Amino acid sequence: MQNTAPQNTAPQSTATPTHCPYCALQCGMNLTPAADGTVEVNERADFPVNRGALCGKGRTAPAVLASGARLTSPLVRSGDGTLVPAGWDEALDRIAGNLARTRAERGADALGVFGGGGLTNEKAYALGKFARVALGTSQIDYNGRFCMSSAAAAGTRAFGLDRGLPFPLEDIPKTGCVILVGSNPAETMPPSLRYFTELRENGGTLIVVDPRRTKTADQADLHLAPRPGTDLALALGMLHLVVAEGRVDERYVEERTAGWEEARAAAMAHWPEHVERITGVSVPELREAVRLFCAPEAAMVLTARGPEQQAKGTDTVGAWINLCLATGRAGRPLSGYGCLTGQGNGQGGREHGQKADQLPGYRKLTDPAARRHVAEVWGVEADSLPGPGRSAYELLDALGTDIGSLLVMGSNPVVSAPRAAHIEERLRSLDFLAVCDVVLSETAALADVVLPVTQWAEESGTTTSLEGRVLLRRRAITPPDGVRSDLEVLHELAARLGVEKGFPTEPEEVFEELRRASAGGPADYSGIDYRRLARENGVFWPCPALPVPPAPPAPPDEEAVSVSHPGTPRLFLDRFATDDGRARFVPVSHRPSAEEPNDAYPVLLTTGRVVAQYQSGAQTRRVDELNAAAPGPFVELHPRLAARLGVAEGDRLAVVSRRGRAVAPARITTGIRPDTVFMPFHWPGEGRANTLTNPALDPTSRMPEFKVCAVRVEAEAEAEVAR
Ligand SMILES: Nc1nc2c(c(=O)[nH]1)N[C@H]1C(S)=C(S)[C@@H](COP(=O)(O)OP(=O)(O)OC[C@H]3O[C@@H](n4cnc5c(=O)[nH]c(N)nc54)[C@H](O)[C@@H]3O)O[C@H]1N2
Ligand SMILES: Nc1nc2c(c(=O)[nH]1)N[C@H]1C(S)=C(S)[C@@H](COP(=O)(O)OP(=O)(O)OC[C@H]3O[C@@H](n4cnc5c(=O)[nH]c(N)nc54)[C@H](O)[C@@H]3O)O[C@H]1N2
Ligand code: SF4
Ligand SMILES: [Mo]
Repeated sequence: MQNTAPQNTAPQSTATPTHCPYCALQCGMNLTPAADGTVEVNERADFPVNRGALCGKGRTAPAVLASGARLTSPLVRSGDGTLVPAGWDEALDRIAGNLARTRAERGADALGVFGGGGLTNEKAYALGKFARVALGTSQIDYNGRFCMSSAAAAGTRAFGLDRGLPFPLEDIPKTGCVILVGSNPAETMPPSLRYFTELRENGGTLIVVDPRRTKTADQADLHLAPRPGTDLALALGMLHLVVAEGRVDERYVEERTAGWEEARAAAMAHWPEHVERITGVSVPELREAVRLFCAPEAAMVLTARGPEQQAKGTDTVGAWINLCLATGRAGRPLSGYGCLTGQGNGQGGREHGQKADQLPGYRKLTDPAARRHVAEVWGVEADSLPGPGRSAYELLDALGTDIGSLLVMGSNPVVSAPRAAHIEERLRSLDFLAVCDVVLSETAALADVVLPVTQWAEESGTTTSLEGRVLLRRRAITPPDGVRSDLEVLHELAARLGVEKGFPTEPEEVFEELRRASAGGPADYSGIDYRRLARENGVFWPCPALPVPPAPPAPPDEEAVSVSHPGTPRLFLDRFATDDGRARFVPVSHRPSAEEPNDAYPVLLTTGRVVAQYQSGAQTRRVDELNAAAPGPFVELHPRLAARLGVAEGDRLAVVSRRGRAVAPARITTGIRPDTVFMPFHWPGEGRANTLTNPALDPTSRMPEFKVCAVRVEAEAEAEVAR
């Protein structure tokens, strides 16, 4: 495996074992700097999760390190409105000065901070602390709110704890049946597909629930293709059949759960025939799904963004969890509900305090004991910590009104936020915008000051993978001149705001503090340290520090002290993380999407990903090989819809929602429902899918409805005339 340099040009001894910068699988890879300044990616067979396999994004990731698009100097907005290079002191002074001015004039809550689930644990931790301690604002949230927040909310509600997967991926091939709901790992985590292939080779079955026949659905024993936004009804219909067919695990329900009667009553109101009308999934298909799921001893339900990115995402995931609980398929070996988290540190990024309502260790900002513990670690008064702030979309929506100045670190909302034209306008209306990034993202291009930062291979840090496995992503190369790390940026800004201490720039030092801050919390990292991570292929949290044994005769081996807890690959086997140890059923009922089709907007739009681009594309759109594979946006539609519109493959289509209009070529396929079109969201400009999406929010998780809105689709010439 190689990237830009011929293989084996550099001696093997300089290879650094590390991890991919992109998704939550956090594939292991070896990086070797070559003599010509490029970096070679080689197989890292010792890391068990991907066993050497990488997708095209991981394989080509070094191209972003050396990209001509790489920022290597701070940029500041000049008098004529353009961004011009500036020195670090000038740029940092400008940011600190503007933040201080906004705070003095309008109060600390007029300062906003927007983080990212791609940031390492150390950065996410430092960013949350920076907001609360150096700025004193409650207004911090991050892009993970757009990602797995519904699953996190539902998992916490049912199990008392949210860890994406409560078991390692290696359990998947050994279970009897997996239902993958709105998840397309063939494109979004290709090396993980082999776990599902092995499941089937071992005689297990795979059910895929997706309005599109994806590459993942192609592998399934059963593919259910519901209308977007109806997974809640589908899960309830299955639960109805479970009850009607006498498949409830009564003993398990009695011993390990609470709330069954109410949940049962809600499910019984969802007759299969009724569910068929809502979802478009036939009663025989529903019965077959129930049979496959209930037949084996053990089974799993895994959700991803399909059912989660809905204005009823929390209840939707709750309905799938109810199905697991009623059939005794949670907290037992090889059984359970899991969420496939998305970003490189999507898991850790939601545990250490960049979320509006959180403190490190997955503690609640509203919990007095949590505030006291963290305040003590931070050396501040608990009363000085602000309360919870706004959720991601609400924060972005408040820019230019309640929020005067914003610092963005690790996100590109101009492309990725719902109702993006409005959010872009909000960003432009700010008094002051600062962005830290590795490239001039579409959001950075709007900033008053842009700071160029180091990226993955140039710095060390920990991430927590979708399995809850804490990993050490090691520095492998020297950063280019002119860039500084996010941690250095926070240190410098805090100092300029009068907070001289508490923002170390060494990742390991930050991690040592994070350990203490997380100690005793739900996501306890206190038994993990860098030395241990360097030795082991990751440690699963919770991993509390064990007490040091009483005075041994000789000084103890340094490494044996307080880091001996084995970690927790599998959760809930004895009890759930609720007060009484029981999982909670939550009674949920189907409700329509925030926007249902009507005469003016008769088609459903759903959005998602393609294998060769990552997220807002800020990084992957700089890689030639990936652009060749996925050059631009498109609108996927069924031949019947295409015929009705009179459009052919490649014709330019205008997709119009209540929020705006996007244009992209038609891609005609029988693998999508005729009532639905699909657009990937990786591109800015006229094909930006998020110009169209609906920011209707889930009441609990505050997740926007990325996966369903009503649109009209027109051949572009016709659309031009109509305007
Ligand atoms: N190549 C690539 N890989 C990635 C990423 C990337 O941008 N590119 N991003 C990473 C991140 S952050 C994330 S969150 C993950 C996301 O990983 P996935 O969740 O697998 O990705 P999506 O394509 O957003 O959505 C999955 C599927 O949901 C389906 N879907 C749409 N609407 C509905 C619905 O109403 N119900 C159901 N059941 N399904 C529906 C879509 O057709 C799609 O196939 O991927 C990670 N990996
Ligand atoms: N329509 C639609 N929209 C969606 C989704 C969808 O399915 N449909 N999915 C949503 C989901 S799940 C997600 S996770 C979001 C993601 O959307 P974004 O938050 O926009 O994600 P990225 O494109 O990864 O943005 C990360 C930015 O940070 C920069 N960056 C990378 N590493 C670092 C670092 O270490 N430090 C700093 N300072 N910057 C860094 C990158 O260059 C990039 O500009 O999109 C959401 N938007
Ligand atoms: S699957 Fe994810 S972690 Fe693995 S190489 Fe691809 S982008 Fe990187
Ligand atoms: Mo995500």
